[in-house]
Amino acid sequence: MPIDHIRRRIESQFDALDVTRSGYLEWRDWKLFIDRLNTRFADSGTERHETLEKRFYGLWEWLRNQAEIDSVGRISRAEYIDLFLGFPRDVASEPWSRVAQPVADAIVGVVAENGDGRLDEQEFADYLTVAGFGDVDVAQVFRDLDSDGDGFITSAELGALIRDFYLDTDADAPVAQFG
Ligand SMILES: [Ca+2]
Ligand SMILES: [Ca+2]
Repeated sequence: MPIDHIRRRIESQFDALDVTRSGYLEWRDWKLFIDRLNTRFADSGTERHETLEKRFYGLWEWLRNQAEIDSVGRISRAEYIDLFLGFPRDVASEPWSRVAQPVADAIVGVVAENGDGRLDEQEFADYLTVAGFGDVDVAQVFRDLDSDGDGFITSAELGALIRDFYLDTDADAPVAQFG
């Protein structure tokens, strides 16, 4: 079943985010993710730090509103998987306008060293490690993404990768490595 590739990626993503290994995504997990990003990319007191917190707090609010959050404010593994498996194929529709490109913009805005709006291979590798995808063959994914071969990937290219992450059923696609 082609959908299995997508499911595995979403499962991997959940497991990377569920730092406390509770089987639920809670604020505490998300805060630890933000802390990891801050530690690697944004010293406290800097504008980048502020931007990072604002954007990733916003993402948590979005997740809370989308997924069926129980009374103690946590998302189960099944709820998380159902949420993303249920995304429409039409990438022009909600909720895509809230997820793929805004997330890519947030990542690039925080990770790109000099705020030039694009990532080199090292920055891309650093982000994947922090996000729990350290096992991916970064060089290969980066080559596939960097279609014009200038050594950088743009926010738009990263947005496309994020959409493919949830939609691409091709076992040979670059994003197939994430499962
Ligand atoms: Ca947890
Ligand atoms: Ca490029």
